[in-house]
Amino acid sequence: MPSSFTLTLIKPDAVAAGHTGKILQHICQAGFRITAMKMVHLSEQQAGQFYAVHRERPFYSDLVRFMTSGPVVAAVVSGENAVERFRELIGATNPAQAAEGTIRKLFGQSVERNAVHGSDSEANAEREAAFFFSELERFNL
Ligand code: 3AN
Repeated sequence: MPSSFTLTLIKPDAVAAGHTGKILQHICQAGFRITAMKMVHLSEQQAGQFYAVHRERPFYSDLVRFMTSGPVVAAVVSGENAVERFRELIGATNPAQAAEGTIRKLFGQSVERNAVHGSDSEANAEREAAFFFSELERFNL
């Protein structure tokens, strides 16, 4: 397994808008490698489990509804210092506050419909990658 990776989701808004290819291109052009990938339509139970840390937040039920509104593309993204560098590439949670050229600035519409997810720590990257992928589905590229 590569030493440094993060988990990304291309969210239902960006998949539905046809932005999947452009977002993957941004990720690869920034020097990351895709080391696992699949398209899935999450159930409410699965989305709730993925976002369990946000269960007490006021936006939780809207977030689960949105994340189950259509398919997402899940991917393990590998590279040096992947969690932190990937968070820089995607930009701030609110696309309006995201830096120019970041994925959320380019493709996000709102704090909820913000095009992509990126793990916020190495521990969460481990948990989230294992949530979507078995060992067999991950590659040491
Ligand atoms: P990030 O994805 O940048 O780590 P988190 O972990 O604070 O942000 O929030 C997880 C997800 O919950 C966000 N990607 C966003 O879709 C949603 N979210 C966060 N804050 C809000 C909010 N105030 N209103 C609606 N949705 C939110």
